[in-house]
Amino acid sequence: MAEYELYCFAQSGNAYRAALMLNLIGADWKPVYVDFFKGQTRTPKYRREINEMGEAPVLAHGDRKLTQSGVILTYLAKRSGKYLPQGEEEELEALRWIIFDNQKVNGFLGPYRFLKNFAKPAGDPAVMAFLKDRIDGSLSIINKRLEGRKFLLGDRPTIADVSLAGYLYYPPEEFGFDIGKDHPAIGAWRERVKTLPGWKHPYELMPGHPKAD
Ligand SMILES: N[C@@H](CCC(=O)N[C@@H](CS)C(=O)NCC(=O)O)C(=O)O
Repeated sequence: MAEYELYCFAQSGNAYRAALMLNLIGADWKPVYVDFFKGQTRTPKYRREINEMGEAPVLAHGDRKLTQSGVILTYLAKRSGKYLPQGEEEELEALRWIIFDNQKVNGFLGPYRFLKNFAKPAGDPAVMAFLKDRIDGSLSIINKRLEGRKFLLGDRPTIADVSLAGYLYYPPEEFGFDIGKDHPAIGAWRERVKTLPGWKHPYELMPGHPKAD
């Protein structure tokens, strides 16, 4: 049995953060498929036995079940010593970017992509326009941050970068815009993260792609 089990599915950028981290630290892990599109996360059983918040990802480790990708990243960084922010200053800085990412970067990209590709009916144009405006604003902030910096905190990649990876590697067709072209410093950062040993695309790391109808 693998040391870690990750409840996840291929289309989830939130789960990708945890899957990517497990691979980057060379952990012994295996994915457990969550049938999100059939409503598994909304069942009483899932909420009772897996995650009361009704979300993926969930990391199972021994008797523990950890949820919220930011918590999972922190746990894995502390245990492995890899991608770990060093000292209080960096810890707080990493947390600051992880929260910004969860709320305003991937926190908007995820629902936008869901409404464009998977929701039936697809997202209302007014909602899509609202989200796209927020996405442009948040990505511009990240792009500015990465101009003249290799990674979010500086020269070394940390869990803040792993968090940011969330939805950023899914194909441009799934968004209808090209994040790397529109935000060149993010495009360059994305290529740097891709060279880290253990990096893999979300569709390679997690089960459920291509999505069944
Ligand atoms: N902030 C959470 C977000 C997790 C999240 O929203 N996951 C989605 C899948 S991508 C989910 O499970 N949603 C449950 C639902 O909509 O029922 C994290 O980073 O772990």
